[in-house]
Amino acid sequence: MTDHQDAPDSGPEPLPAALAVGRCLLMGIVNVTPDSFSDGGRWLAPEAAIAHGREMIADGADILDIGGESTRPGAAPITPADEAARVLPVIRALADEGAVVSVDTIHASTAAAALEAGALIINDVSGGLADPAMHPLVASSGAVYICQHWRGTPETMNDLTDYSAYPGGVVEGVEAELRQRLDSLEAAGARESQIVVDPGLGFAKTHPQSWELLAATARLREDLGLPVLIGSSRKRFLSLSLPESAAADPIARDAATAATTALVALAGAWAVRVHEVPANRDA
Ligand code: PMM
Repeated sequence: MTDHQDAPDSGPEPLPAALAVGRCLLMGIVNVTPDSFSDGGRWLAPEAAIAHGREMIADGADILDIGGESTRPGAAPITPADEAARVLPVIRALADEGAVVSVDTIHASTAAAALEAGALIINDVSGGLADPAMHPLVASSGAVYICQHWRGTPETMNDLTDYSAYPGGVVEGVEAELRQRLDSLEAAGARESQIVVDPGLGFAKTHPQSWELLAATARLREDLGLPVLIGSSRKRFLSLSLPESAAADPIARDAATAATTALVALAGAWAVRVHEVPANRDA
């Protein structure tokens, strides 16, 4: 992808016109997992996850992001078949009710099944590095693709925070490594208008590096010329600025999350990925 100068700011093309609302979109998180860092196990039963998704839509979520594999540091991987079994009933039910659904997966087979079940967006925290079949699927399906910066699995990512090879540090490193992923997407035949980028806060980033990237939201958008999604919700790096009680409790980071939502919305973020919709809607 060589020339992003003329890319529209409004967002990726193949989404329903109803999402062109002229403000930062809210993506509500539905983790159908037993072990996510902030809400693990709460929505594992499909009925509970579906009810949670409906509540988020009623609260003002524009998109529901449904995931079946935890990306918490140290989390154990699951098979794509188990992952698909967790998320497909939830995706089908919510998409049938008219929700714009995104599937949070690094596996092309799960993504393909999710699109078939009605999802419109693939949210891949690995940016295609985990599965070589992902970028060809993006190209052949025409789906919107959230390409997140990633350097390794939850088991290894906390040891992969050295960006000293880049004179401009973490921001330059993330941009350079995202550009490689964009080149891979272009080589696979994906269209630029399908793609959203995400710096991957907390993924192979120290806490200060996540803050630096958060502050660089506008720059990322301008340099890469693509819509940007930010996922700061309840992440541990927020606790740098919080009292000790909040450092240990993800839910106590909701006010800080809403503050970052206001900041990145002003910086032109296309969407924020959040656990708690009302406070972020108000922000
Ligand atoms: N963070 C998590 C999971 N999926 N997807 C995107 N695009 N960006 C993120 O920052 C992101 C993500 C980890 O948080 P969770 O375990 O609470 O879902």
